[in-house]
Amino acid sequence: MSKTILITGATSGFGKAIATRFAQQGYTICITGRRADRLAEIKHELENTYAVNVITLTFDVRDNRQVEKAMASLKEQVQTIDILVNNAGLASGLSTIDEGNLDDWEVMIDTNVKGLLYVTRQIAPMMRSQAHGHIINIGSTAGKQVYKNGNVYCATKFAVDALTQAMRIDLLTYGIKVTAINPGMAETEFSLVRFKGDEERAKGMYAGVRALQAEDIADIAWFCASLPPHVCINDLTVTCLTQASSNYAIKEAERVKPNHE
Ligand code: NDP
Ligand code: 8X3
Repeated sequence: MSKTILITGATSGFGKAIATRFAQQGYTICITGRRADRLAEIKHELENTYAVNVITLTFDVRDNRQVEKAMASLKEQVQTIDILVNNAGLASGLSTIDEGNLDDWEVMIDTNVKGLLYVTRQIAPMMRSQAHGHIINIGSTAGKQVYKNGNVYCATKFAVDALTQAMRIDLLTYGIKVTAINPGMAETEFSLVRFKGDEERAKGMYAGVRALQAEDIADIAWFCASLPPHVCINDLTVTCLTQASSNYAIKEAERVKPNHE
């Protein structure tokens, strides 16, 4: 019987790349997001390329009723869930605390913190009864160190860090692994969403930078998931070569190149 992975926010970016990576490994894939058309396209692509079973669930992680309904439907379709990747998330806006937009704050807190909790609340009992499972939370360098104008987004990722540590303690007895992957700047739809569709501004974030790609994070997720049963990566922070922390990065042109490049 193939193993099953549930990935929230798999219509683009990290989530889609993780779905592809695990499909290559023969997993049954459950992908979620709000954009049903994209989920259908990805299902078609993965099933045809890798001959795996892909389940799609369209829901908004901010709405616990939708989460409960979707997870009930999933439990009817699969016997076990081996891996949950809590990935759905976003930044909305970038401004100082005194000028912050309350709607942006609500959407980030509701998605990145409450959404992650709602999904985990449904899946953790299943993993507990299996006495087996792996929860991978996608945090951020923003959850390790705050940066200017990042205030509420950073706070939500600090919350993800705290919840990851807490889950590991609470679920330890049941043999459930809990891992945080904390990426730095990565080229996905993240900035397009943060800047509300402003393509120029979003592109500008990655100008002159060889940023992380979604596939890099997918490889790391696969690495974390493919270690022996007694090994659990607790926390992993990853940046591109030219980023040292939330607050310090250089452009590719500023990097001193080795002689062979
Ligand atoms: P993308 O915007 O490419 O992907 C975000 C995914 O989250 C989409 O599939 C989107 O699906 C889903 N999503 C957002 N809101 C909701 C919602 N309310 N309900 C359900 N699904 C939702 O960005 P990334 O791949 O970069 O982001 C993935 C995660 O990685 C996020 O948690 C982000 O904070 C984190 N991260 C990103 C970094 C980066 O620089 N890119 C760095 C560090 C962490 P849909 O719109 O279809 O609902
Ligand atoms: C996303 C990375 O630095 O844009 O979590 O906040 S950053």
